[in-house]
Amino acid sequence: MDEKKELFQNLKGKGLIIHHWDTDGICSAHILLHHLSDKKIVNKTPIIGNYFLTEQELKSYAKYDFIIILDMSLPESNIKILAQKAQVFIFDHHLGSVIPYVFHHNPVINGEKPEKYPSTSWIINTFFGKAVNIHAILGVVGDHENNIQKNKVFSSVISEFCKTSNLNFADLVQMTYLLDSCYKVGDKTMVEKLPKLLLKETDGHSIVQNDILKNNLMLLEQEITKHIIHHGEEINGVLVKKIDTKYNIISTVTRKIAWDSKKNTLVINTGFFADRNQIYVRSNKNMEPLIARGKTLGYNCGGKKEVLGAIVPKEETDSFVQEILRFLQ
Ligand SMILES: [Mn+2]
Repeated sequence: MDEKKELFQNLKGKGLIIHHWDTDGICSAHILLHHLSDKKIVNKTPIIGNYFLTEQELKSYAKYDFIIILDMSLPESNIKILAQKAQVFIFDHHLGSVIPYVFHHNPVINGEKPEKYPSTSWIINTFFGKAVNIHAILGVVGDHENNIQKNKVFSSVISEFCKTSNLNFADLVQMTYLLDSCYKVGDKTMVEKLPKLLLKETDGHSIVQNDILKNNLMLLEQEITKHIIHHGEEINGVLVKKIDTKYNIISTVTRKIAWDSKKNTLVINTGFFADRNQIYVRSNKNMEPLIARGKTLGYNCGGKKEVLGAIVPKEETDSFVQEILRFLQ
């Protein structure tokens, strides 16, 4: 491990961090920037909503000597291109496969239990041998919210941290909402500013007191409220709601309507991407076959047992929605 750590001290030239746009990605980037503060490193997030790099991004990243990817499982075809020009490092905890020709530190795909590595912020903090700190913790809380309370080890790590730092769990959750507000309003520039902004603090005050973040939360709340007043049209027992918003709030809107109505709910957002629609479903039926079907159709599609999220070309939206409605019958 020490040999691996040394690898980072010896990095030369221009560096780039590519990180996820959520709290975990932002905090992971911050921890690394802090650790490698003597190096020339810029940080970027992909176009929000894209779990891949565009041709243009790949081209502009060819000028870097080393690239560190945090909390994102980018397609191997992207990594291959980046690795032609730069030394590539990945720290992550998402499922995927090992990419053998780059430095790939992901305990989860190496067979470790995901519960032991709940966030990239935690993985990277541990890797560099740092003491528990607010940014390592916020990544964990951001990725799991209240569910982390069910994780015996981490619920006690977090409550210990809260005791010593004079914060409570709700304060931490609120900080993750503030950090996550940037991607939800689609502010990529602010996402990229945050890792450096966090360098000025150790207790979360620069998050809680930030007016841009506070304003984001207000805007999001207003927009969500607007879209859940009407639950949508009921088709074969499923609530189908169409929204047109530039904000990334589809998962919250779906959850609120589904929990409120206690019905299977399907939401389509036509306003987030210019060329594609977001589809989100919450149901009491196991959605895994439908997630697999979405992937077969070539969509960016994921979820869990009761949840499906998909990004679908505009012209294929109707047919996929019909397929979902048939499946839910
Ligand atoms: Mn994460």
